[in-house]
Amino acid sequence: MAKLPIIVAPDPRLKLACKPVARVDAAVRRLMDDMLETMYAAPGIGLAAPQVGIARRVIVVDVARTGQEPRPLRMANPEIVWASDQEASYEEGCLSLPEHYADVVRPEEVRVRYLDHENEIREIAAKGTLATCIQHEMDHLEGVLFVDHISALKRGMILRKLTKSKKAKAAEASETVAAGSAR
Ligand code: GNR
Ligand code: NI
Repeated sequence: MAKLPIIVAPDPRLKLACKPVARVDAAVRRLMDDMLETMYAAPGIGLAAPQVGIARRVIVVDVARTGQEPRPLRMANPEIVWASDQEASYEEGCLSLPEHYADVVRPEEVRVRYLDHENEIREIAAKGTLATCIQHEMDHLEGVLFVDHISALKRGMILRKLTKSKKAKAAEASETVAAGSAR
């Protein structure tokens, strides 16, 4: 397995609609396992392939609490086949929007059909954190981030802060390079 770098917004790779996988073969399985390793290391409760620069419809999720047995879910081509009319609001975070959180309203329960790591069609019913997380990951496959569900004012504040910290990091890196070549 390998830990992959996670892309931070704003970045055009987080805005793409991802393509389905033809089938879950060894390469897709490998991607799922690398994504799980990356997610656990972050740490996070979900990860979508576009967050590691792969524009494919693959997500991984594990909402088990720390100390509980891990319960990894590997999903390719996930589809929501039913969503409750009842909605619920959860405070969401995203590894691609580090250190920013906001309340997002979504259907409280969903049924999801997907291909598992053995290319078998499966269906699960999800509610609570699991339902929130799966919907959050599926949004990534359409190039949608949780900030796209909140007010333009809050979204703008978060994205401006991320742009600023990216610029500060880039300046720091170029100063390090300059100091190196002055030596
Ligand atoms: O780790 C994560 N936590 C989280 C919390 C509330 C709602 C959604 C999430 S998913 C997030 C990891 C991530 O960015 N997945 O795309
Ligand atoms: Ni996310």
